Amino acid sequence: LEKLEDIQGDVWSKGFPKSYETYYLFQIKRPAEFAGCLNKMITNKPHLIPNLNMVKDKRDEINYERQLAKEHQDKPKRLPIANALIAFTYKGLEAIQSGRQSHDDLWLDDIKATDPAFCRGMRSDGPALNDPTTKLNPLFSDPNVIHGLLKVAGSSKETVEERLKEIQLDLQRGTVITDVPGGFEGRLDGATRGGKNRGKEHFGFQDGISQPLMNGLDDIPPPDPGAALATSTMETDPKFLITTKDTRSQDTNGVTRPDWMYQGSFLVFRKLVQNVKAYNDLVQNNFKKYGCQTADHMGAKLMGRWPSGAPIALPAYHTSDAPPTDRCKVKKMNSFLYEKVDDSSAPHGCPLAAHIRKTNPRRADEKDSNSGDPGLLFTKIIRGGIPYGPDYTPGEPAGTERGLLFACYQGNIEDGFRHMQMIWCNNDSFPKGGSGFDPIVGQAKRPEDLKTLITADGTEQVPINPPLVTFRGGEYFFVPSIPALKGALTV
Ligand code: N7H
Repeated sequence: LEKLEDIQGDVWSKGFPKSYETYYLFQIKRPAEFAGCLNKMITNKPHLIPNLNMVKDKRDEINYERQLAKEHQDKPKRLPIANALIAFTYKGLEAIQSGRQSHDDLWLDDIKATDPAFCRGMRSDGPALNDPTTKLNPLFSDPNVIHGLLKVAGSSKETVEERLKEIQLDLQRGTVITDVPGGFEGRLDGATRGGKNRGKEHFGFQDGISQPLMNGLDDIPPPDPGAALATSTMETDPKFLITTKDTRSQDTNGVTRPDWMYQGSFLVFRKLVQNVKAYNDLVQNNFKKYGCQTADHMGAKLMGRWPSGAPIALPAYHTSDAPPTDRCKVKKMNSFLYEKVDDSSAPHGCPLAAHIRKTNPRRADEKDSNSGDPGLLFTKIIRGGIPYGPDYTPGEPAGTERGLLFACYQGNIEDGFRHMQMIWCNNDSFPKGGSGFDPIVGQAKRPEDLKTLITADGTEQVPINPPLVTFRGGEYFFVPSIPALKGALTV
């Protein structure tokens, strides 16, 4: 990566602990004035939309506080922190262009050639993704009106509100920008779960364990000595995550984006409802039938990790005898390849269609683009989502809803999210015929086809009916570099 200070910090969202987050969707009403407001804000108040270096410094500060507290056997001081990111839809870029004096400057035609899904928008991309079209969140009912997104995360609801308000004020909410109609102030709010559920998503699994590591930015840990056959596979070339000059594109085999798009990233946002009752019923009523020892064991087969986060692929965690609960130990156990661990002797190993295996097949040959699915080489995303809604309680009022505000960053949507969702999760023949769909996020054209295989003999598939996760609307955004926000887009 060339200059960390050029990249919006939230792209490295894993470096930034958050308890609360809001996604505020807006429309640009007065494009010429918007450019002026945004330019002024980014130039005069760089801390409002921090760059990656600033986020990294903040992370070091937090770690230092934690270390100090540990040495003094104290509770760590909770630093009030907030982080914000601004991103645009293709319609938003068109609106910005309409306010500029020279209409040729942004070269939107170049983007059209290389990033077709971004230009189409997620709603038009729905049929390719098998997205349902009913019960969409009203914010996404008319995709033409969404121009931009402010994603604000922080240590508390208060710090997030404060940061959002300040940015809204600088961008003149109400006149220069307006809320996207259809929901409470144009926004969706999420929060990490409390108490013993902290860090866990609504099905009860530890989340945020596996992320690509970028050289020069992340500490690349040595392979965990506890896992004898482990090999680190998470080290990722930043070009798959950030739009560097050599970010490839599947469609054109070479990207011709305008210069202002470099050092940016594409943000895929999806509101995903989780049906916790359906998940509990599925594992509790069926674990024996599919040869599992406990309901948690069946859950681990569907997910690829135990609720604690321990990967079921590693022989020590194949069965429910010893799933570890020590989170630190689990975190270190992220370096393994499915080929190197002995899971050929399933029924104990990790099913080919388990969620974390579908979405990251961890193959030794992933450096060789000629073998297997080419996506093994380039299909990488940084995940930065957050749960929303209350914890599930049996007998709760009908219509109570919870799920994940899913967000991920990548250098190319076709290569990243789209390849993962369409070619892997929604495909019962990946990695080989009969593997089944991803049981957590797979989407079939016909709901009755959504099935997955968790037993080794390959005979009986598990029907995932009703689906465990349902799409309720989303959008594709582009996250420009800081120089683009101060220059090409606003001057
Ligand atoms: Fe997934 N879950 O909580 O059930 N995911 N995910 N995801 N996901 C992962 O490794 C979950 C979704 C990926 O490198 C874990 O951090 C839920 C979509 C990838 O080994 C858990 C939803 C897509 C990984 C979940 C959801 C992905 C991953 C294990 C929706 C992309 C890393 C914890 C409501 C299309 C895999 C961890 C690796 C891990 C859950 C959505 C992708 C527990 C509930 C839509 C790449």
